[in-house]
Amino acid sequence: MENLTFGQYSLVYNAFSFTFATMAAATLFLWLGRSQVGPAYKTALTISGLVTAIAAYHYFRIFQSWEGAYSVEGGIVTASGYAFNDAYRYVDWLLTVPLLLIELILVMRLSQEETVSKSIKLGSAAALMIVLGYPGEIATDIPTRVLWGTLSAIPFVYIMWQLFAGLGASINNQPENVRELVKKARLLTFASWGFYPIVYMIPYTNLSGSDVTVGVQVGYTIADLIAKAGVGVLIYMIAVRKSQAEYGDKAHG
Ligand SMILES: *C/C=C(C)/C=C/C=C(C)/C=C/C1=C(C)CCCC1(C)C
Repeated sequence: MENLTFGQYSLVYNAFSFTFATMAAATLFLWLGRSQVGPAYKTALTISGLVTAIAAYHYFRIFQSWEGAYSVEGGIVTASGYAFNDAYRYVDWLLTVPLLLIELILVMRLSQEETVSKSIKLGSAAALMIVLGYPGEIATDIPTRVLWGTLSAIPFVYIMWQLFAGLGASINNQPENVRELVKKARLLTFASWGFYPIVYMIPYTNLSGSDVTVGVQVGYTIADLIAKAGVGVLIYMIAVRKSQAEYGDKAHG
């Protein structure tokens, strides 16, 4: 690892710390929120909270790994000799990315058959996307990064296309009072997921050294906050509204 300025080190340190707290708080919010929705939507909230719980754990480990990778003395930050471990992030994604797609599918309340088939198709494509991205993320040369990044973009494009084309028809079958919210959840997913490959490409620019490290870490962190906690809150809102429409006052319990 290269040396950082104290400001760069602190920026990433604080971003990880803030994200750990946010993911932990979102988990409590989503799990406690289960009592506000009807039975059909409880699983969607359980899974949304599971996503933020898994992320909270990994941000805690990423935070520790960051602390361990540098030593700070008198405001001078030097690499400690222990590598910062990017694998926590990728293991987190491997678990949370398929779950995020499943929570979006669940809140739509499609037929059982469609729910299962869409979850399997999109979940496997998501896992493939992450597995293919990892060798590029840890590569030290740009051509290797480009190669794996490009391969990973194939399942990514498939997922994005499915979100728009495949789920488009289902969205039009949603009750009117949630159609806009479901579209927002999909848009937020689309926008935040689109941010990851852009962050991945930071090393392709003429930025170098510590600027790349900081840009990539802060970039992925912002995307994670939106894609997990932000989308989770929208899923909660959709579930509450649909429960009120479908279950009336019996939504509680
Ligand atoms: C909670 C974490 C989420 C939603 C992570 C999403 C990650 C991606 C959409 C990553 C996509 C990538 C590419 C499309 C190409 C380059 C490699 C990746 C893995 C950064």
